[in-house]
Amino acid sequence: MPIQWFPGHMALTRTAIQERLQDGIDVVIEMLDARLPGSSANPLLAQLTRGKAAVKVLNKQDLADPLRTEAWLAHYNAQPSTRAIAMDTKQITPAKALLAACRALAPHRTSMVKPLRLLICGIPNVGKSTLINAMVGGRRVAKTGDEPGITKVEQKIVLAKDVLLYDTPGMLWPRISVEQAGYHLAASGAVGRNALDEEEVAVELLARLRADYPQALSQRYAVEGWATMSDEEALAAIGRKRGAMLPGGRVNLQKAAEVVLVEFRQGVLGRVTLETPEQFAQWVAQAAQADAEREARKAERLKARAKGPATRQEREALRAAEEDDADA
Ligand SMILES: Nc1nc2c(ncn2[C@@H]2O[C@H](COP(=O)(O)OP(=O)(O)OP(=O)(O)O)[C@@H](O)[C@H]2O)c(=O)[nH]1
Ligand SMILES: [Mg+2]
Repeated sequence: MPIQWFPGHMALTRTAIQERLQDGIDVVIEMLDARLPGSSANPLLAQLTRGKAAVKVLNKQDLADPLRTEAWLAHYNAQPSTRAIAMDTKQITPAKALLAACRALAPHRTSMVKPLRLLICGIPNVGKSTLINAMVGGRRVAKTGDEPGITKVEQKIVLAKDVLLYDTPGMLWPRISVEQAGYHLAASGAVGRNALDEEEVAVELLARLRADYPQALSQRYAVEGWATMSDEEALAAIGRKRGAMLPGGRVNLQKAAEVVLVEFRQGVLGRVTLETPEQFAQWVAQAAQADAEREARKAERLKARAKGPATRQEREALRAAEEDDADA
């Protein structure tokens, strides 16, 4: 099941960001999650922010694999007119350094009459409001919390007499075409609980961690026979180990999934990053190909319908193909 979460307030945020950018913003700060820097980058934002000075912040670097963070910084910094930095927004000094970097990008905006205008955007729960609080030296000017959707409407904050900052609600995009990106976003805590199947997300997360960080997992869960299990069996084994049982001796897989997700989100499994720039590029290419194939099938169907299906079998085959594509 692909993951989608685009509630009404996100559609409103998209419009608000668009309008704000037209009104005049000097620097756009896009916050990414350093554990999923490809999956957390909004593919629609590039169009919205075209021509603006932009800084990508790879946040929560304290939870991410330092070697992979370096690779992602190099990847983004090699793109035209993009600057990327890694941060841990619980620390105040780097946040102040970021503010200085933004000032340098718009050197003409230095007065109360012409203040520097910054817009912070990014996926839900990535740390936008926490960054703002760090930028003002640790005061709580913006509300934060460990769940997606804390900030519900755009908030204007006067950072200093010559700096205005706009905090925006976390935003995803209407169709997440890279399936892995959906799972990574869900694992990171960017997707509302009601919009995901935690068991499925935990199984996908285990698959990735078993491929890239097997030692971290076996150290944490010490499951016997780990290497030969399927990902579903591995989740059940973790549940059994943690005493997540149902009456009758069955494993409570929902509980097991919550354990894995919470421990990943809190960094208990160690510093891990779910994707490299190369892996992500490959997934994007695969998703684009799947989209192109679906479009081609749709065109074929339209042609067949225009001709009019001759037999009952043809009509049924056409309907089945339509249903398959609708599910995809
Ligand atoms: N480990 C770690 N946690 C962080 C960091 N930055 C923020 N957090 C935590 O992430 C959670 C979300 O932070 P917020 O600042 O509310 O996130 P937001 O992007 O404003 O979220 P929405 O308003 O829901 O879109 C909070 O529990 C923060 O304490 C970081 O750099 N490292
Ligand atoms: Mg917020």
